[in-house]
Amino acid sequence: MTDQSKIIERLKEEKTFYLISHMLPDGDSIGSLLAMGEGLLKIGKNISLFTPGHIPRKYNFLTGTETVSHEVLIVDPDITTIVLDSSDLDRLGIFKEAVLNSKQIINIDHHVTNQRFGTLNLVDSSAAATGELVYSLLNELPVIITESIAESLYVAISTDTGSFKYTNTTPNTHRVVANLLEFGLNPGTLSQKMFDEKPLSFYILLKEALSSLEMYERRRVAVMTLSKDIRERSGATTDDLEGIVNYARNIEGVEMGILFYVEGNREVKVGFRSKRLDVSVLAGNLNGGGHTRAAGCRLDGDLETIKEKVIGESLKLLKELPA
Ligand SMILES: [Mn+2]
Repeated sequence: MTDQSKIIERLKEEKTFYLISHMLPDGDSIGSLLAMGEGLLKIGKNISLFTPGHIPRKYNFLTGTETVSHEVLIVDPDITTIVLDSSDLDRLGIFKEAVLNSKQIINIDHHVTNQRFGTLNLVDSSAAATGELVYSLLNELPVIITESIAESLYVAISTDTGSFKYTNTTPNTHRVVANLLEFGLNPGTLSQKMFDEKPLSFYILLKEALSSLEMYERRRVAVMTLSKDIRERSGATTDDLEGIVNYARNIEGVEMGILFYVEGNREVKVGFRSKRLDVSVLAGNLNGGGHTRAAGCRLDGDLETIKEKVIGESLKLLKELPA
């Protein structure tokens, strides 16, 4: 019996579930959480939804966001916990301990770096988004998919594929999305909300990031740096950071874009985006993780030392490509 069939059995048998997705919620983690939650609710299950940290404003229109709790409540270890879109338990932040105590953990994820921490694991790195895996599970349950479930899954899949542009987009991604569109979704309106509209604070950060641009190794590596000061002055949130590093990667001739972002006292966040290189390995070597073309890490120390080290490692990785 595959883990997928065991998961279906458990979802049918149990009455109550906790569902949780990772910190710094993104479209896939929220969409998968809400779709799975609503699906289980529709077949009479009791569910509680959690995310560590607030849900970015732009996802508030999705059905059920107001029911997601960000606090660790009294947790019953006998209740099966479903973890979505999280490569490891550290990404669950303040919920890590509670999840560790859970006797049954169902791990549903598509990160290559997933640590298979579940009692049951549905980990498939060929899926473009966790939303694709949730869709396949819901289809094996007696769940009737509603427009709001379809909308949450559409948001999950369209955001993790960068609007069906990233290399993780497969024929199956399009098949799943074609089925979701049958529920009357409006892809134009959704993509306006997901991709086009951004708060002014984003543009203030972008302006600063672009003016910090440095090029390395015959303009094949583009580096941007943001200070803590600009974040505070612009009123930007971590949501606004999403996507800024893409501007570095997208420069013609650049193989890798790197964003250094000073988070706190001696804490620096680094985002990597690439066209052909596997940056998940690079981030992994620096105690981070992520996807082949989009990864990141957090490092402690002063900015200049960290930059020197990270850029050095990046240039080593670049040697894998023909010059
Ligand atoms: Mn994902």
